[in-house]
Amino acid sequence: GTAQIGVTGLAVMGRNLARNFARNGFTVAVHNRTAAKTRALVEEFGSEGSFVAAESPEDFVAALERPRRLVIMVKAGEPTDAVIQEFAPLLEEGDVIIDGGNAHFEDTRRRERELRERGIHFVGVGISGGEEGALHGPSIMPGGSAESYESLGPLLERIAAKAPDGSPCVTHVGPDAAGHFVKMVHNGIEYADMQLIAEAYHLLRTVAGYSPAKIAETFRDWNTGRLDSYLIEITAEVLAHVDAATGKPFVDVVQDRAEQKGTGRWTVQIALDLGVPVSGIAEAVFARSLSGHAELREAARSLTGPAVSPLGEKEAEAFAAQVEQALYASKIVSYTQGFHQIQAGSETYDWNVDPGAVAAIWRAGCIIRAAFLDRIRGAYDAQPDLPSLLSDKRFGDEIGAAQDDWRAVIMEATRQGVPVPGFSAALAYYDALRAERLPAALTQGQRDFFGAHTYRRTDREGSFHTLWGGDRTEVSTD
Ligand code: NBP
Repeated sequence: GTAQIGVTGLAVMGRNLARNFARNGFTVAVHNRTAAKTRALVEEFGSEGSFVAAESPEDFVAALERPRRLVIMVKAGEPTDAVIQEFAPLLEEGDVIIDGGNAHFEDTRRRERELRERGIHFVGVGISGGEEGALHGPSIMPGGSAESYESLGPLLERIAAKAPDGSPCVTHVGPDAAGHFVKMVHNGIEYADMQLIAEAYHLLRTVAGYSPAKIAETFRDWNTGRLDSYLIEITAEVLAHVDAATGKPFVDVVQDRAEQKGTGRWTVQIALDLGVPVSGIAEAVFARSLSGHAELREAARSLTGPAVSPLGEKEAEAFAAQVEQALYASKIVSYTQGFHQIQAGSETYDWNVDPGAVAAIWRAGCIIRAAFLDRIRGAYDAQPDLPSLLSDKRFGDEIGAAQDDWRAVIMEATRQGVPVPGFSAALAYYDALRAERLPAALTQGQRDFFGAHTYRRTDREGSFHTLWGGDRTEVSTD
């Protein structure tokens, strides 16, 4: 075979990824279960580069140079397993199967283990950036063996997005499922970012009394500063859009029930298993879920609360500036929580993930791309064993400077009855982490009272139990 890479699964993602490889000078073997899609791709885009159309799995495998590099871009879950079962018997030792779908990282761990026993490298790759990213340059998060990255890395570096400093947004994240895990957390952070932006919008709309067009302007302005990011940019676009049918702001004609495909939920489920407090991401998932409960919301509509009274023009302007502070501070907390989860996953599964390298490959191509990520990279580069992003001096100083406004925004929202679960959860995390004493001591007392779960003392080593049902003497339980 002469093709340096093959792509099987030619729906939007696979097709665009194949074209991206071809446009970068690689010979690409293409295959799809339904062969009509393969022919359509070559007919439509064949002039963009060098494609080898394969109708059967055997032809596809034969078209690839050795060691073979074969990208699977099919629906995650059972279809991915079916395709692996179909191709694995046709491969030889040293060949590389790349799964570019949105696999759950536990599936990737299992597949990697099974294929490793057969001498085949299995590389789970997180790919972010949607259709456009796949074609023009995604952010790429490959796991798998270091050896497989030697063969794969140079190709991925060519097709990946380029950060502002020119470096490709791809790195070997770590072995087995490290790439899919990091992609999962990326999506969790994306949920949190979107929720925080939504809360900022909601406050500007209600408390500041701004129109969607005016809020679009505000976001455009914020996008020139430290919040500079893809999500802020598209938020301004969405808010400025006017519905053609009604002439109303687009945002006012869309049903206010958010949907989700599940990667945010995975992040929270895994965080619970790992014992990582990702409260901002969890609130974002819950906020989408709550918005979808139409019947609960309808039944609650008669409950009382303050009527929102918009601020005057001058106050509104000052309030908008405070909301920017609250949004930025909460965003720092979301990323702090997300990177904590990456570090926890890395320790649990022994992946040795470099958080600075992860921040670096999120700088372009993916949905959460932002100027901010370059600063996270800088923080981890300066101190790779940073216990938390909040312990970075610059982020700590910034959040310290933002906190008065952050608190004021949450107080105003609470006073006026506007829900801000993301902002509040972020502030609670910040205040809890920096507290000298937490009420967890009381929790331990209660646990010892009803379940003899024991507790530790501040002044002596060992674990203890108080005889709550008896004379309340303390006994050592070591
Ligand atoms: P889909 O997720 O819609 O999958 C369609 C593809 O899967 C078609 O090529 C289809 O072949 C193939 N397929 C199925 Br379904 N079952 C199969 C089976 N049993 N055997 C062989 N092929 C099978 O495509 P997509 O939207 O391009 O996404 C591909 C992957 O990329 C997914 O895992 C997705 O989660 C992930 N992803 C998507 C995005 C995005 O923005 N869409 C972004 C990042 C990652 P057929 O043509 O014969 O039916």
